Amino acid sequence: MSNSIIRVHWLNQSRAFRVLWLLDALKLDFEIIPYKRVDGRAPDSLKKIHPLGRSPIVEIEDKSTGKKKMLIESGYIFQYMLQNFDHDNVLNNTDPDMAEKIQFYLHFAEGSIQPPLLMEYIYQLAEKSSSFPISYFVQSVVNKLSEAYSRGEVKNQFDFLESEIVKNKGYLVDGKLSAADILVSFPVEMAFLRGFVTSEIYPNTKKWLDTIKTTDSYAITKEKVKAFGEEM
Ligand SMILES: N[C@@H](CCC(=O)N[C@@H](CS)C(=O)NCC(=O)O)C(=O)O
Repeated sequence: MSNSIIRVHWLNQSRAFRVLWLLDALKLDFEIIPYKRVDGRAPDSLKKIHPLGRSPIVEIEDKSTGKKKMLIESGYIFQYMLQNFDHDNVLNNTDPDMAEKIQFYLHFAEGSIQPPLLMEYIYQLAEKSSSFPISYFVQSVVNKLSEAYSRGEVKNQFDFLESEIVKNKGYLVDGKLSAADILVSFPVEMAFLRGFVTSEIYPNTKKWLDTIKTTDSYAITKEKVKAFGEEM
């Protein structure tokens, strides 16, 4: 696959950061094509790359034929990169059971932990965007909705992560950094930042997040996005 050019269509303030981090951790050469949010959303130009207009999008160009492939969905992008570019198992695992566990987390990130966190975020926005006396009603509706599903589900997901991190010696899989940690870091980081979970209740999850962010690859990626004006 060294016959490929890799381009990442990266949107500022987005989960695309973790794809850059994955590629830096694999020490791959790649180009970043930056996009800036407009009123919080992706610009229309991203729709020209893929009709869904979401980031990340990874473009793989075959140097000899010029044929291009567009990869979307973070979990799928990670799976593709592990299969095609991680020949030394830097972020994968040689033990098939451990490799399966990594695959599980590639689905877990967007399929399980992200949905209740997104619901909580929408409720938070609704609360913040209304003023008294409407805010009083909004708060009580939002509280009921959150109580009925997402608040408990966030707790369920984070209780699971906390116990897995303890069981797996400070990481998600096999006591060392893998693609699973990089992918799951995004929803977890957002949850801490937005106050949906705290380090008092999830000390091992917070420690895990802080630890994986001390890697050289994280620092390299952070410098790259800084050059595009990203504040982190
Ligand atoms: N499930 C997709 C979600 C992609 C996604 O929603 N990306 C956000 C950035 S965090 C986006 O492009 N948002 C722009 C918009 O909604 O207009 C993935 O994991 O890649």
